[in-house]
Amino acid sequence: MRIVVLAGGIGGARFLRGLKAAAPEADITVIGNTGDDIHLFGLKVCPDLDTVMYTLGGGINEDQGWGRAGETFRVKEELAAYGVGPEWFGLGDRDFATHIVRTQMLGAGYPLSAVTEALCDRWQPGVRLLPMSDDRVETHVAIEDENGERKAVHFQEYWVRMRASVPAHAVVPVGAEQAKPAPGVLEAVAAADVILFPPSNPVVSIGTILAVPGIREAVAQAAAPVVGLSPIVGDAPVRGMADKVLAAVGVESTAAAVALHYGAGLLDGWLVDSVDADAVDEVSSAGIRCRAVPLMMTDVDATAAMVREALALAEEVR
Ligand code: GDP
Ligand code: FO1
Ligand code: CA
Repeated sequence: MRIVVLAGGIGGARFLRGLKAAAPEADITVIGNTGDDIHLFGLKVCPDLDTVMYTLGGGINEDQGWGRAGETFRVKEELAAYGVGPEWFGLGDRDFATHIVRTQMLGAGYPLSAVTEALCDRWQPGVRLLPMSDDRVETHVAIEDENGERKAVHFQEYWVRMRASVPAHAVVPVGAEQAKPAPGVLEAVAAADVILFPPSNPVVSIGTILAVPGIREAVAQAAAPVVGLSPIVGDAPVRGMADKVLAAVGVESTAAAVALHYGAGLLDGWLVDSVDADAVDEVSSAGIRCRAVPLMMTDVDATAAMVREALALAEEVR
């Protein structure tokens, strides 16, 4: 079975671990979000691709959900001693090596998709990990500064430095309009037997991937059923501040509102958590087959059970 997954960072990566357990024989292609990417110290950092690669490759810091296990911060400390920041972004020594290799290869002319493949040669994530695009796309968030003036900040500055503590007025995937899907992306979507939206952030993870011209259309027109899982449980994100960016696009933080935001043009099926069973009727009336099941990725077994529910729903709507 060929399964295509559109993935952000932590939510996507943990879901993929359950998918590999539930469908060990499946041929899995992951289309990863690169809108979170940031250039720091002259290096290109791809948080969501790395989170997927490290999680599936056994190198992730499990407690944090991002970055490397057993990390140290000598380089960051030395940079700080020179007064070179940003101090708010925690790049560790082990992680630095990944960004050095990536930046070196990009500088030599390799596209990000080829660089990602080379990095995955080491990590063997057991999936084909494709960036959504080889072109630069950078998510910016429009906020108001201390003087009430509108300004745009990089997504990482909004998320990590500001912890989404001020309202987001808009979320803009800068460069998306000119970006092309990376090689293999549209082909994988067209050839898929099932397309899954893990419980990733609907705005800054899956929304950004869908903003690359051609990807939304390919998913909507794919022969395969498209099934998503809600990242919102009990009217709040399970983790992180997705509610802030959902508000920016005028979507309530409920499992039903997120399903309707994707819409029946994109989704064939949608899973909500058992605590949101009330949402099933509303989602179903919009033409999206919906079921309430436990959606907490507490461990691989629980996640694999969620995946099996998603695959069963896909069979029903096929
Ligand atoms: P990020 O790029 O690291 O922010 O990760 P993703 O975009 O892939 O996923 C983030 C989303 O995962 C958040 O909005 C969380 O609410 C959601 N999430 C995290 N853990 C769980 C879980 O156990 N169950 C569900 N349903 N959602 C989760
Ligand atoms: N998230 C944080 O909350 N604080 C950090 O210092 C931080 C550093 C970091 C370094 C490398 C990397 O791949 C990811 C990192 N993240 C960090 C997570 C990352 O910024 C995620 O993109 C966002 O948390 C949301 O997607
Ligand atoms: Ca992300």
